[in-house]
Amino acid sequence: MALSDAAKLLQKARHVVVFTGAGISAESGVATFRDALTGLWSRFDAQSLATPQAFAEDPDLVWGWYEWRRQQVQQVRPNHGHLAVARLKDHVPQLTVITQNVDDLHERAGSDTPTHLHGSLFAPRCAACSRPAPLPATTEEQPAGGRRVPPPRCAHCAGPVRPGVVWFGEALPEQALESAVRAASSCDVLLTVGTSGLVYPAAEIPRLAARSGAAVIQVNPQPTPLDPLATVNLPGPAAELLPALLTTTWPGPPLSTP
Ligand code: BV8
Ligand code: ZN
Repeated sequence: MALSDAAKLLQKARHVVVFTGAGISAESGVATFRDALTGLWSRFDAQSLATPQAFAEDPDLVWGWYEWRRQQVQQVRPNHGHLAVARLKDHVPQLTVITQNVDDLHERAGSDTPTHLHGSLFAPRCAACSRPAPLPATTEEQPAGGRRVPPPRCAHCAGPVRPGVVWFGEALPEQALESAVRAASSCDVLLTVGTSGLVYPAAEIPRLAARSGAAVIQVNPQPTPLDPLATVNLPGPAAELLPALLTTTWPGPPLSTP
């Protein structure tokens, strides 16, 4: 029932926004923020490590953590959830993909220009002069449990290079946030996938869409604070439900394997 209700909404949509969180990459093998950290970082929680303070106190620990996450993302592949999102562009007049994820799985699945509200693992910059820095060549495999890695030095000012992500307490990239707010307030359907909706201001995006009259479709195996504003709730895994939603809305050949 819910799938066909969601399909009806998508069929008549002019502008669809897809808003994703860590859950859409879970079935590719990328840990979500809810999952406990492992190895060297197991005694920390992600929210305390993903801060400018943690980087100032122990840059090798934090840089090591991001290098470990970058290597993990490079070793996994987009799943059917990412593919279905990319395929949506063939069916709807206007599609905007907005993600909180710092991985590049949307791009690798074929989504041209997803808006990264919280930055990317692939855009390091100098922590002092903010100039972009090259991605370090992955010389040696990180041990499974990870290790401390001293951050590279900036070629211009010799400052420490930091990951190009938004840490807690830091402002979101202005353009990304502005374009996300614009899309959310003008879309007629917003699909929120794999997010707990707890981190702000990103979590405001689905709420803004609902306040602007858009229908909200939620895909998540667990209940979230977004449940009350969901027009249709699809309780289940993204890599299963998104392809099913696509073929229910636009019957056709199944998605090819990622
Ligand atoms: C700021 C990059 C100020 C780094 C990240 C208002 C109220 C309360 C608090 C605040 C507020 N405003 C600001 C705050 C503080 C803070 C905040 O929101 N704290 C929260 C925790 C209470 N916000 C900030 O600090 C922001 N900055 O406010 O700056 C400022 C302003 C101007 C000038 C100067 C300063 C910055 C926040 C961004 C932090 N960076 N990421 C990195 O990745 O290392 S946030 C990071 O965590 C992710 O990007 C994401 O946003 C969040 C994790 O959430 P989700 O993606 O939803 O993932 P989660 O693991 O939580 O849940 C996974 C979900 O998937 C679950 O629901 C699960 O059921 C589901 N799932 C699992 N498997 C599947 C699935 N779904 C589908 N299929 C499956 N198979
Ligand atoms: Zn510099």
